[in-house]
Amino acid sequence: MSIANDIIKKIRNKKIHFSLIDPDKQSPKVAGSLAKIAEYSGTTAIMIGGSTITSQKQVDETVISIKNNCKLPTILFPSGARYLSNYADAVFFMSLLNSRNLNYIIREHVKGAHFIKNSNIEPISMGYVIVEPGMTAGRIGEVDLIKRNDIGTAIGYALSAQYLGMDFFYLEAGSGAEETVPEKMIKEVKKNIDIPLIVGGGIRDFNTAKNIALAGADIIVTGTTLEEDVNLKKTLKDIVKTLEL
Ligand code: 1GP
Repeated sequence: MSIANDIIKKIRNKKIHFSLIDPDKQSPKVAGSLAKIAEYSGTTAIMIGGSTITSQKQVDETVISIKNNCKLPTILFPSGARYLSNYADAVFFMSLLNSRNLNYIIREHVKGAHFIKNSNIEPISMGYVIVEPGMTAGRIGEVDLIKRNDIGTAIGYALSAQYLGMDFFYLEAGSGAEETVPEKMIKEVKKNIDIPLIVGGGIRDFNTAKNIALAGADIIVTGTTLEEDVNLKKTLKDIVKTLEL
């Protein structure tokens, strides 16, 4: 079964958690240890990506280390065609729909498509939008951030992603955001679409994860927690457990 189908099957019965590892934030060795902890804690997949990566080697070495340390599917979360890795299982073939820069909407995809065609990486189509505050991803992605109270625009993007045939829709507040995507926005977006909803940015504890899931997110992504939480094992276990209830 494909990784995308497996994810879709899983979220029929429960909410799930993805762990995001940014190759630019730690050595490949540490990334491998974090993936091991994430697997032990019950996360479903490891996403690999970030806005400040500088080489494909960095991504390759991180993916290899993660694969050596855990059996979970590895899904690239790339900021550009140069940061794809043959060692990963899948890639979010994602369009940053509210960017002003065509590179992030389609041009990087044109460059990366050949690489994917000639690899065994499974492309998973995803519409990606960034909501205020947006953080580094919002700045580097040259994004017209969705305002926190502009639910209509968020729904418009989500429906557009679905109508364009994308398989997943990701509402992002930005890594390290002080505020997550507003629950009301998540709720209204979820009500209007039939494709799975991924939410990330600023989720650091199980209470927040629970509220985001209750609002309607099918998949919760946490990144900063993996890098900074001194009680990572417990925090991730609590998040995963709260999503299963
Ligand atoms: C970034 O949404 C993810 O794409 C993760 O955000 O680092 O705040 O968990 P955090």
